[in-house]
Amino acid sequence: MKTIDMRIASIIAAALLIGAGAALAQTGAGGDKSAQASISYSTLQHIDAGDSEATIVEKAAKILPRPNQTYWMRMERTFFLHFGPNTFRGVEWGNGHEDPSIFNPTQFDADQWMRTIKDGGGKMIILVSKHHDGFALWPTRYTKHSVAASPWRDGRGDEVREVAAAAHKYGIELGVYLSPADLYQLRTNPTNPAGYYGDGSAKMRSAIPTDPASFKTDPSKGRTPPKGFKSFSYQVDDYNRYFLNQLYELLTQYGPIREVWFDGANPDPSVHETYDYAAWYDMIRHLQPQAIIACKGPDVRWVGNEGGVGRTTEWSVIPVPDVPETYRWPDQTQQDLGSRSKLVPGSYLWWYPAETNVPILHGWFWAAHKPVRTATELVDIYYQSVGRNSNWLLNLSPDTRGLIPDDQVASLHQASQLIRKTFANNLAAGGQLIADNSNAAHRPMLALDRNLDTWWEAAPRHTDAALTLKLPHPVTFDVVSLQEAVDHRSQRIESFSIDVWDGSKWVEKDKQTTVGQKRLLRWDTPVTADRVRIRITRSRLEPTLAEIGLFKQARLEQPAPVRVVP
Ligand code: FUL
Repeated sequence: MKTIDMRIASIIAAALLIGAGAALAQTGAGGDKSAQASISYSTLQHIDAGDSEATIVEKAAKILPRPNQTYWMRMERTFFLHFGPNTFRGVEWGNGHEDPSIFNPTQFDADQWMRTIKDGGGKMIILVSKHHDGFALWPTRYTKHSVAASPWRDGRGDEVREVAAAAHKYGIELGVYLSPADLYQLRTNPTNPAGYYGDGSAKMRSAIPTDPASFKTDPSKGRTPPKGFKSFSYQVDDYNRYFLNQLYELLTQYGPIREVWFDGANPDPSVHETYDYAAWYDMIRHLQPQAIIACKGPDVRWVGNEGGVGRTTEWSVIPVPDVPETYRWPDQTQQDLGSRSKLVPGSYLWWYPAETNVPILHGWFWAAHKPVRTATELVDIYYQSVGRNSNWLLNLSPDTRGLIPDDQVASLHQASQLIRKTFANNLAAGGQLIADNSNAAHRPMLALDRNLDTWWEAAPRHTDAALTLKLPHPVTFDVVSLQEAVDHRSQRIESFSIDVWDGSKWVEKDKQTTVGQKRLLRWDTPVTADRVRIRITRSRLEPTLAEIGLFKQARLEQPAPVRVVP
């Protein structure tokens, strides 16, 4: 316990140090008065009992993302891929009793998967390497229940390796999903009575990676780590040791890993196992420091539903009840997570952005009867996720051949074409942007330079502003895009309106709350105007805009595929 406390203390110290560095960098680079206020930019803050509302709000408005989060947020569109024994049984959840012989794709082609993702605008694949059934899709040293026991590639296959190679070839980042729930290891599984999950074993000092031969008898005995990686030592029970060893293999054998996704589902709540998150996170931080730890993790939170719907008020600075690296809080599914009323004493403030995960089928694993979402539905999800300050994580489901079926490929292709065409031409480019107040170092035109690292900022101590875009000629648009300079100034805007000039007066067209990394407003009826006004009506500190855009939605050239619901 002591070691864990010390580890947490050092994480906080490191986070505060990063924060202090950021504060110095901001003051030095910008030289503006707003950065010299009493509270420094930081990646972690605590709300103290005596803090005034102004102090709390300033603390929240100076929380910055960590570098791994900045990189992740700018990806916007990422993909999940669920494929395994469930695909061959036509089920969503297995039971851990599956015979490995059922896993036998006949035309497995990781290149086809990556081509599809690339065409879909995806920047990362998060591969399900072990789902709740416990079957490992790479030849792990720590169980026989893996691809090595299947007929696929005569037992010499390694799905993670083939996907990693294809991802590298197509310039796509790699992430891994490793299910904490493991029904094959469940101690009540008749096909594996010696299973580790919930076996009540004592915590033992364990070298990670553990020597597989002495896994149970003397776990302090390690195996030689691969070149460039070190060993770890944790006091853990059998299942956590097993999990850490599988995680170690995934993090050391397949090149850079950008996201590690921990699921919260527990298919058999009657058996109890305590996950040693502190040890898992510690090992990830050391082996792949650039990786995001998502869902049951401190870097990225689950948006709260699997339907592809983000919140219209979505804060990335969220109060959490404990230091982030402990992960001791339930899924955050409430409608309001981060507005002023939620920033209460005793909580920690932390950059904790949302990820919207949704399957392209109505289910995560392929089955012939599951309908595919249409291109129109996928485009709607894009606006409801990326357009609502969240990343979009879209799942694809290869079939029993090991190929993503044509209907999924076609729907995704159409949707990504629509998105690509819509956003190819920013109708605000070429316009003049003026503001009723600005920080001298952050003029309005910096919101039109296609650079997220330069931004317009309101004059010191101003928390509202009106920015007017004057265009050389009228443009017709139905999408407005706004982005705050979150990586430099946190998320601040609390409410804003969009007005258009009708030739004689301003007409309010939309009124919303948060912006964050990206906010897209989409209107049913296009508007034609040569002047557009962004009115920021409330902000936690001086508001910023890193980029703005006006766009006209592209239309489907062919009718969307007909949905066949049996
Ligand atoms: C859920 C799981 O139970 C589903 O099978 C799927 O993996 C999804 C992404 O997360 O919790």
